[in-house]
Amino acid sequence: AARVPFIAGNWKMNPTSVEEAISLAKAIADGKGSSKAQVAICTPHPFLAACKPHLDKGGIDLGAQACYFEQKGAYTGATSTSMIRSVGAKHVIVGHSERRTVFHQTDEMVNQIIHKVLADNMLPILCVGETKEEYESGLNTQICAIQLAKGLKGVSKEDAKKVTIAYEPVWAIGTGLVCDASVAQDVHKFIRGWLANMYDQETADTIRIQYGGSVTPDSVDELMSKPDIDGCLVGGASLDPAKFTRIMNFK
Ligand code: G2H
Repeated sequence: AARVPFIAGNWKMNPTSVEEAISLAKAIADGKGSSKAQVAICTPHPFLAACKPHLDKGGIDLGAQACYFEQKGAYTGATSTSMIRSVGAKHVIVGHSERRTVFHQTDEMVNQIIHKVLADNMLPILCVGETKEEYESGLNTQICAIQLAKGLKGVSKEDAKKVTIAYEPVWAIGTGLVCDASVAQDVHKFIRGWLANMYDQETADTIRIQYGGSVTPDSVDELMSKPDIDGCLVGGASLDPAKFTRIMNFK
C-alpha cells in the first residue's frame, strides 16, 4: 500500500516559553531537508500560533495535543477544535495515555472528541496501547482492540480514512524502553486486521498506524522498515532538533 510515512512530534508540556518554542520550531523546520515523510509538530496550545509560520517554512504541519468535544461555552480551561484550527492546526492528538491517566479521559470522551475533530475537518491521531501489567499478561492486542472499538464507535468508513492510529505501549512512553520493532510490527498488523474487519481492507490499507514510545535516532530505522509501521509519534526526541532531524530523515 502506498501510505505516505507520517512522523509527528509531541512536545507535551514543553518547552517553557514562547521564545524557546519558536527557536525549537525553527530548528526543526531547518532539519526537514528532503525527508520523504509528512511531518507534524504538536505544540502546547499557547505556542500554536507563534510556531505556525516557522513550521510552514519547513513544510511541517501544525498539530495540537488535545481538545474538548464541545463547540464553545462554560468549560473553564478547555480548548475547542475551532480555536486550534483558527490558528492553523491541522492535526489533533486524541486519547494520549497521559490524557487518559493524568486527566481521567475515558474511552467515551475519546470517542466524542474523535467525532468533534472529524466534524470540524481536522485530522485526529488516536492513541491506543496497553500498560506494563497488561503487556506482561499478554493482553496487548486485546487492549488495543477495546480502545479502537470504543474510540472509533460510530465513525464512518470515509472518516476513518482521515484518522491516524498511534500504537503507544504505555510501558514504552518516556521510559527509554522502546518496543522491539518486530513486536510493534505484530501489534500494528493486528490493528490493521482489526480495521479491515471493522471497515474493509481498502480502508485498513489507507489508515496510517504510527508507533510511539521512546523513539530515538537509534530505533527509528528498524521501526520504519516494518511493513505496517507507517510513522512515529515522538515525544522526548522531538525536543532535540538534532535527534528529531535524524528521525524525520529515517532510512
Ligand atoms: C509517547 C511519546 C510521544 P516519548 O508518549 O507521544 O513520548 O517518545 O517521550 O516516549
